Amino acid sequence: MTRLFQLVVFAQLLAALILMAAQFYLLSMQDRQGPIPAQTRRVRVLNLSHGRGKQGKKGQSHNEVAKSHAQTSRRLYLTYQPPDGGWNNHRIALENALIIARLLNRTLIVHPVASHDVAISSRRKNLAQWRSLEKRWGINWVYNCMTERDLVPISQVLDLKRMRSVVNVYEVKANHKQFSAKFSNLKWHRVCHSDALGFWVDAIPEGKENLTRGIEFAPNNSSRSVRACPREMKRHMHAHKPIVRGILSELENVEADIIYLSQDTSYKANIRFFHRKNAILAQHWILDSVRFSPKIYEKAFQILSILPRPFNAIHVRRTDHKISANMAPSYWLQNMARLAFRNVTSALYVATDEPDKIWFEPFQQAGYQLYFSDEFFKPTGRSFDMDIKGLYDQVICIHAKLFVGSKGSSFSGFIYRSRGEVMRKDGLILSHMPVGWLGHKLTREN
Ligand SMILES: Nc1nc2c(ncn2[C@@H]2O[C@H](COP(=O)(O)OP(=O)(O)O)[C@@H](O)[C@H]2O)c(=O)[nH]1
Ligand SMILES: [Mg+2]
Repeated sequence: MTRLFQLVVFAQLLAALILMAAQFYLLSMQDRQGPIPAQTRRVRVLNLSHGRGKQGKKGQSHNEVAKSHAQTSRRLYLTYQPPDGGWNNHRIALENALIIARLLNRTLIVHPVASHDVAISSRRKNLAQWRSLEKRWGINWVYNCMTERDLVPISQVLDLKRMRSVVNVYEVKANHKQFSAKFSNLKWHRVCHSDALGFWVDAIPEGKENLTRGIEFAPNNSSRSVRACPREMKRHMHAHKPIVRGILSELENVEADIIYLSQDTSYKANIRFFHRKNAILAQHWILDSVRFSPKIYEKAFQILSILPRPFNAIHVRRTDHKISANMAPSYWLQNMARLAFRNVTSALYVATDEPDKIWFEPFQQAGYQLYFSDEFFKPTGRSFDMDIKGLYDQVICIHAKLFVGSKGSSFSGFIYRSRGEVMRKDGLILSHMPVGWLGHKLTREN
């Protein structure tokens, strides 16, 4: 018995050591520098003001922050750390990176989407180890340690052809470790900025720096944001907040091959444009280029063709969600009643991550006829079945007559945004949109 106990302890210690070694290996890979492979070298002129393809005309209104880059013989990249979380957290990181890549005229490297179930369960299983890594190195280790088995190429989720009309895109289909190895001989420039300290602006014109004194800023003091970017947090511990970092002033002249937005830098970038018209333009870059792939639409439309018309929909976010997991069915029922769901139809499509369908009995008792994606989806047994089903759920909710989502869920947020049910002011979208206008943050008008 004692021997067995010793063996178990030894096995656990060994597993912990292997995990630590893997993390250090990944870190060293990320920082390694060296010659650029010949096939990635090419001549290109970088000019922000002339946009790409169909976007050229819209791009021209960005002249005030646009500057021509010098001719370079290398392809320049920008990429982001996908956050530990679901696909919509990843999407937000991608959307911010897309804006920054477009501003800097760099090729955006996009990454596979991770299985939410695996990300959550592996974090829960080894919480103590992840926490100790995070204390020293910052956050988002779970994504970086995932294997390809639990990842889906992002081209299966998003229409990269559309995205390429706004920015050059390079798709990574491998896991993070292989990506780091493949690009290890390029020169990396790592950037870390936490929303506990501040946010990003495109550029503040000369002579206007004083305007930023009147910024309304509520630091994100969540444990996640406070754990991010430990070095930056230490450096600015006593500094006046917000720390406003300029995309163009800080990154435009960076010569490294890859700008890497590490940890939650991209996910929580909260980019603000100095000029309102540039903010409008940037919001269009996102709206025009972040769309589901044709394959996702095809399958979702098959489901839509079977559903009764009209139908209403709800998104009930449960499992790991801090806000919505604590809401009772009455929360959704009251919101549905407020919008007079029953006046349209009793057919109700339910998008949810809740595995226990008994939880939805109060909806049936209230007279709703429920439809779930499980009825239309053949499971493949892969870890990301839930995530793929979630994409169909989103398309279906987007096409419902009326919709009620979950508070604080970016999954619901994407549905609201795609339905056009957002708050608007001064020609800009204020909710479910990571990019905005600095003027909306100023106490005095710009
Ligand atoms: N199939 C399905 N999955 C969901 C649903 N809601 C949440 N999920 C899963 O949980 C993840 C939630 O993470 P995310 O998309 O980042 O949204 P958020 O955490 O609610 O902001 C999704 O990516 C899905 O894997 C749903 O309605 N249907
Ligand atoms: Mg999430």
